[in-house]
Amino acid sequence: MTADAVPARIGGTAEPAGLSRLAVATLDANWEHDHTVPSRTLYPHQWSWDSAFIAIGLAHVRLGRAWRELASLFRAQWADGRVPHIVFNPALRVGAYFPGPDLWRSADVPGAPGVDTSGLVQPPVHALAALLAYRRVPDQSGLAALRRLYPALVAQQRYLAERRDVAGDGLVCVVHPWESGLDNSPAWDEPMAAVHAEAAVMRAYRRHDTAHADAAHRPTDLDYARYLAIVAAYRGHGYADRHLADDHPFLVECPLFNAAFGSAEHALADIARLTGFDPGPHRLRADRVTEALVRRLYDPVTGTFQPRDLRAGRLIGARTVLGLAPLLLPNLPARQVDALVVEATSARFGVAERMDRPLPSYDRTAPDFEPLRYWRGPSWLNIGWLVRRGLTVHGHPELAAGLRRSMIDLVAGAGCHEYFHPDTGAGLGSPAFGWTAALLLDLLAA
Ligand code: 2M8
Repeated sequence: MTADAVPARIGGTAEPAGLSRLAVATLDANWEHDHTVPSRTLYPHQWSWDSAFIAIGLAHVRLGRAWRELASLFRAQWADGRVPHIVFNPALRVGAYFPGPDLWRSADVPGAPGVDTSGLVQPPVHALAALLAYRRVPDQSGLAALRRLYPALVAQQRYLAERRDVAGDGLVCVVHPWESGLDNSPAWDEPMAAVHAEAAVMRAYRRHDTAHADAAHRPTDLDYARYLAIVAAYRGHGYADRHLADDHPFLVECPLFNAAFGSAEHALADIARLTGFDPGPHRLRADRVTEALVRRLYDPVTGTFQPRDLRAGRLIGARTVLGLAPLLLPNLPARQVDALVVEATSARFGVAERMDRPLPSYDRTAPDFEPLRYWRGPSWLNIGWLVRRGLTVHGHPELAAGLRRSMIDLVAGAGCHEYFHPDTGAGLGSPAFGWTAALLLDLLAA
């Protein structure tokens, strides 16, 4: 299939077999020798949390490929345990994505792998993905795959716990909006405003994203200039984390990232039990992360979790869907669970047994809600999938079912798009997107 082609559309029908065929065709078209690209045009390399979500879907239809997806990502793990957010495909031309290997220069850093990568990380949803892939077919070869991955997953967590707990409060700090996965979220406006950069810097570069997506839906040139300034600061120290507290321009504790971090310890406890390791330390760490999240990021005034800007020393006020992510943690106290259910079902996010509109990425009552711009309003399947999982974990099956139905309807109406208009459900971004296809398969099977 050609680049980003939309496989035979089944527009408007929610017929599960047709939807499933669409999803499998999308994943097959995006498969690239040992991994799945998020999009042939916009994101033609391997992305970290995309691969985890994609493995969850592949496990339903192409189990061997699910394990290869995770294995190829972890082959690019750095010696310090970090799992890079992009693994570059050396077969592609340098300009296939911006910023490419020439900007990251990972080859210059001792401990980086043989293949070119970025120096950033993304939310650690991989242990959960591995556990879910195993549960699809819990046999000896699944156990062997879990055994192979376990040390790498542990090293990934150790890197985050030991190198990224900049405040020493038990939470992981993201050092770039790209690490959050919700790159352009209004949650990052305050800390980004403090990053010194000029939009004019971008004249020296050729952005790749605006050649393949509507510039009005993407981050601005000033945003990109700041993204590059933060990368330059980190790269200038060889991506060494010991300098972060002194002078790094962007340091934020994100509720979604930390919810994924805690949930990974729960998944690792299950994996440890299955593979003959000790689950105890993982459960203990999961409890500590949950406790730290509640202590540091829960805002009793708004009744939701907010990111903490470590440079400014305060919680960030924007109410984004990031705040709902701690529902993923099974040991979240009832007070916070109840508050998040209120937040999720409020007019801001509209989760309901019968949802009339998809889950937005940002408070839809906010004056700066933007239904078309990347992560500033549109609906994404990976976020809905995480929130649905959290609602299920905490005993809200009717809300979880409403969210599931709304996500399936989105794909039935528009195809496997990267994201969707939060009012009309129209497809936006890449039309043949990996995690949308993969998570649809998981939702259809749920
Ligand atoms: C988007 O991020 C990349 C940078 O990493 C970009 O905008 O070029 C985000 O949606 C991120 O969450 C995602 O992993 C990536 C690939 O799908 O695209």
